[in-house]
Amino acid sequence: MRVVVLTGAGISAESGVPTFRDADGLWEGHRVEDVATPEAFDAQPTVVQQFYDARRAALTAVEPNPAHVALGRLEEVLGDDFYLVTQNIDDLHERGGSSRVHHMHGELRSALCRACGMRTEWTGDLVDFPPCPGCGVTELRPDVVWFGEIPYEMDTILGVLRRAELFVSIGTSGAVYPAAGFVQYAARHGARTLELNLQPSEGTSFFHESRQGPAGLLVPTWVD
Ligand code: BV8
Repeated sequence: MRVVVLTGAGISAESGVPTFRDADGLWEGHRVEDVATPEAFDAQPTVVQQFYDARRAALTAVEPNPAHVALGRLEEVLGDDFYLVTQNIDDLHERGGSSRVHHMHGELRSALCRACGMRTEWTGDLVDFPPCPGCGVTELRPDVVWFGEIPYEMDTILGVLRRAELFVSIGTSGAVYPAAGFVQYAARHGARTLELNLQPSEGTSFFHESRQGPAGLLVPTWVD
């Protein structure tokens, strides 16, 4: 059975990582326009950098939860028939045992050189933009896909969705595209679709089945 899983901030919520749109959401603390757009980074790089530095620093205080661990087990069982794509930029899937994680919106733990495009590990709180190890230019930015930028690996993701037999969406509000459109795309190509979320998402009507509850409970039950 070819299974594609899409995750969002809700899968990390029980680990203590704030989601974007729930009551204490990240966006609450910052207007989206203030931090998650290339224009914001051009206008106020230090504010944007501090927003990501704070989230990166917070990673050391959180642990993967049973939902991350269950998906790590599922990858072990299904091997190449399993494809995990996440909108999250945290590293909890990897720390929960997943070895092939496709971060369509980038990762907190890496930086991108705006001059040469080289990706490098982000070491420590670097508000002062160290020079790129590749070209020496001081043009590093968070390796994160902002609004208006094209998500990573889109061609691969669409190809995998066309071949999926089961598409499962876990812990996402279905508020942001193109990720929010994956369910309809997968269903159009014959996949069965399942939503596991604390509450019905904006796209819940597009799923064949939708189960409500915390991911830490729903995902291990579904996997096992
Ligand atoms: C693009 C990285 C072109 C940064 C993020 C009008 C219509 C349609 C689209 C658009 C439009 N106007 C503009 C657009 C495009 C725009 C968009 O969709 N805007 C929205 C606001 C309408 N999209 C883009 O710009 C994207 N790029 O379109 O390029 C293109 C595309 C394809 C091919 C060619 C060209 C780029 C968007 C990426 C933005 N970057 N993140 C960072 O992290 O700081 S977005 C960010 O929010 C996330 O990555 C995620 O994608 C998105 C949604 O967040 P969620 O993960 O769903 O989290 P949220 O808080 O919203 O929801 C949490 C859910 O979990 C809730 O449902 C809750 O109930 C549930 N939950 C909570 N606790 C639990 C739980 N579930 C289970 N268990 C729990 N314990």
